[in-house]
Amino acid sequence: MRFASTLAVISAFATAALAADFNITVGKDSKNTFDPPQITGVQQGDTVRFRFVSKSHSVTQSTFDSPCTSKTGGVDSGFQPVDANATSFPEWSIQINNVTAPMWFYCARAPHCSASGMVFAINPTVNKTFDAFQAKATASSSGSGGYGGAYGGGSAGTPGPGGSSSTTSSTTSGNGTSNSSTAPSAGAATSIRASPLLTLLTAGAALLVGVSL
Ligand SMILES: *[C@@H]1O[C@H](CO)[C@@H](O)[C@H](O)[C@H]1NC(C)=O
Ligand SMILES: *[C@@H]1O[C@H](CO)[C@@H](O)[C@H](O)[C@H]1NC(C)=O
Ligand SMILES: *[C@@H]1O[C@H](CO)[C@@H](O)[C@H](O)[C@H]1NC(C)=O
Ligand SMILES: *[C@@H]1O[C@H](CO)[C@@H](O)[C@H](O)[C@H]1NC(C)=O
Ligand SMILES: [Cu+2]
Repeated sequence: MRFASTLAVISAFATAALAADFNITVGKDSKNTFDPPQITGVQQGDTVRFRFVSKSHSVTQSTFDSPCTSKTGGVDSGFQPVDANATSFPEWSIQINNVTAPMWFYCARAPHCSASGMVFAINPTVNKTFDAFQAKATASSSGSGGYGGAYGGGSAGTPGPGGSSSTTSSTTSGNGTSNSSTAPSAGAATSIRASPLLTLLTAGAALLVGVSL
């Protein structure tokens, strides 16, 4: 009895670690939006998962002052194309290693940032609000996104300060079976404190792959 309940507790912990703490839908209803556009109360080690459900968008880190330009050394999902009648959707997630500063993101598909204000914020502050960030985005003239060129979909994100990232593509077919592949990025800026969770996440992802194959 005691043994069983201990197992249950361990199992609950594992489930909590595997689940994304925050889920963001990118391109919901074929709109150029992040849903929700901002999240607060994100804590050290939390995972933010982005699910791309239409068109071809990206989650690209920027700065508060230049919303539509990629931040040097920032994290980036790359463009994640989705077919018109797709039944499976790419996912990309980051683990938050440093909550001292807010994190700012945009979609690098021009002109989504400048024309649609397609931006996203983690832990915006009283002085740097999401609304102010988005207003800067729509006020920016070019919205070219700061890329030298386009890149292929499905590429793994670039790790950077404040978070580590991984890309997962999952496919669900009509009979309910699924398969997924995970490509954790190398050299992620993972803090010592966050490491056990990342290890657990990676182990969990490997387990999922193993189970579904
Ligand atoms: C995020 O999505 C995953 C998979 O659909 C789910 O297991 C998890 O509970 C969700 N987390 C939240 C906070 O909604
Ligand atoms: C998607 O489905 C609609 C309605 O079934 C169809 O008209 C359209 O051609 C499909 N598009 C693609 C790209 O398969
Ligand atoms: C966390 O972010 C703050 C604010 O940007 C920075 O001063 C600090 O050096 C960062 N800490 C780590 C461990 O990266
Ligand atoms: C916000 O801005 C005000 C006025 O510039 C300043 O006094 C305050 O310290 C700032 N708050 C934070 C949390 O940075
Ligand atoms: Cu977009």
